[in-house]
Amino acid sequence: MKIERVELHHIELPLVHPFETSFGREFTRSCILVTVRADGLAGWGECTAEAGPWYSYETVETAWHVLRDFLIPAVLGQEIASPADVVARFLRIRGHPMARAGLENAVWDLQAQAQEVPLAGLLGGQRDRVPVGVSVGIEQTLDELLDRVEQHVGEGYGRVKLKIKPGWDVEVVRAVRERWPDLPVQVDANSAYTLADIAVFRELDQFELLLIEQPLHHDDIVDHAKLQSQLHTPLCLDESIHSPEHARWALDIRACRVINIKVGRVGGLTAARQIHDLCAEQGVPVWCGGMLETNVGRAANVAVATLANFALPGDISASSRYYPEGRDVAVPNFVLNDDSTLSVPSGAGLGVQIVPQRLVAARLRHLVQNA
Ligand code: NPQ
Ligand code: MG
Repeated sequence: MKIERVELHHIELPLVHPFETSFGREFTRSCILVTVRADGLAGWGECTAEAGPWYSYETVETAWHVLRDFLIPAVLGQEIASPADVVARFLRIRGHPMARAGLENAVWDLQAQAQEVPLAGLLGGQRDRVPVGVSVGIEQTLDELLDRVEQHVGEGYGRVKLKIKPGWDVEVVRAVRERWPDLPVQVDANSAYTLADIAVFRELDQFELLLIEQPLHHDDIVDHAKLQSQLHTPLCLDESIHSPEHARWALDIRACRVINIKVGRVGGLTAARQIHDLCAEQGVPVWCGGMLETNVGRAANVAVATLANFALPGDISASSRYYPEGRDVAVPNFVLNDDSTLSVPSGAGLGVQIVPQRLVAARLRHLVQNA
């Protein structure tokens, strides 16, 4: 495929409900959609970098710069046989995994369309449904939190993830566990604690949690290994794993027993599958994390979650979890099945279609680069 054109679309969408984590409260979501055109086809990818460097150092601005000045020039006008070609051309670029993933994933969509197969099939996935859960943010009061959990359990979500931070942790989990004694529950701290908070984690150890996600520093594996050795509950790493190398290092020192794979955070679908395979070899389960993606990134997440070792429900919730009806830039929406799964599209490529009017309505900036 000769890459004839690459486009960047900086978009912003309102959230249906503010989403608060230990690193802040968000009312909207910004990201960059990448379009790659070749042989009359258009492949789409989502760069999950946020408006600000709160979750990771990457932002919409750093990604726009790296895509425009380094990644697009590396593929524009070039003959690209497969996504592996793209990965090879990006080897010189250090870091910026979310920017790299946006372009690589668009080429995955392009190739799957060219071969007229669903992306899940091209990745080697078998499932036609993927198990999902929901991530519930921090609320003003415990009652509001319990109402949110009640609502999501009522919608059919079979696994709940609770965001925690110092002062909003043990009592929140105790209240949810008392109300739902058998509900699969996990917590995510987004790096809000240190080893000095060991007492909090010893308390959380009593609540039969599926896992505790990223309790310590966003770049750490060493302290996580120390903490894991003192807890029954599996630790799960998110922010700390930016590449297959990071995953291997973390497993080598037993820093975690589960890994949250976010396609953008690890640099694209190729790296996501490599981490999946590495963990499968070592009997370590993975699950698909979420970055509040639009239906473009959500479709890629659903596709990768069809791989066998995605053994735990993902944060790939229904489209309605995040965006108002009629605002997401691609259709159809992903709707929750009554067994807390999402159906895997059967169409070629991602299996969703961009709605040009909605894209233009959400778009703040548009870049077109022709070969
Ligand atoms: C996590 N995702 O697992 C991240 C946190 C996150 C679903 O919890 C805008 C607003 C973008 C909030 C990206 C979930 C965000 C965001 C990620 C939260 O750590
Ligand atoms: Mg997380």
